[in-house]
Amino acid sequence: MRRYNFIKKLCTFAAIYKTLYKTKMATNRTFTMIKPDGVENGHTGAILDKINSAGFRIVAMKKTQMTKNDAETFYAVHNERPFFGELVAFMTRGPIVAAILEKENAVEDFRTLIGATNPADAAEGTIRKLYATSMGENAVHGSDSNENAEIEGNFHFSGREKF
Ligand code: RTP
Ligand code: MG
Repeated sequence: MRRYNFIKKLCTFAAIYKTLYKTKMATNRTFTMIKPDGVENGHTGAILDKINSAGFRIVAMKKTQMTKNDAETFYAVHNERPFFGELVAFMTRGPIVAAILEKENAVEDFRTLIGATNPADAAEGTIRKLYATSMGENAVHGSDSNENAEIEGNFHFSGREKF
């Protein structure tokens, strides 16, 4: 009986540890894509260098091309917006580089690193200020919440592609 209680306690402890560990990991990750314009214009290396220099660790990364269905699903939150068709056409017109990044306060710090959606409003030195050409063609994507970071990372990567 004592042995059974000990195993039960051990299982409870393991479950709590697993939950805490997962929560910690989720809050430290974000998801990004170097968008088709960034890749086409030859900025992949420079953008990855900015990401590395800012202290992000690459958990997963690949060059791929989104299908129409991928882009419509990924940006579904914008499907009522007037720019949706243009956004889907843009995001599918060429390859992207998708990556999961890890760092303390990853989501917020990455949004700071990329700058405002419209490069005209982006702060000096940000990725969008340096490499975006317009509001629509703005070089990079960055998740806007921990929850979306996890959904978006899982959209592009399986468990065995994350390290
Ligand atoms: P993202 O999701 O790609 O990181 O961009 P974001 O949060 O800064 O901006 P969001 O409002 O989520 O918009 C998603 C993407 O849609 C395109 N867009 N075009 N022409 C326009 O008025 C317009 N507005 C947004 C951009 O590619 C934007 O990044
Ligand atoms: Mg967004």
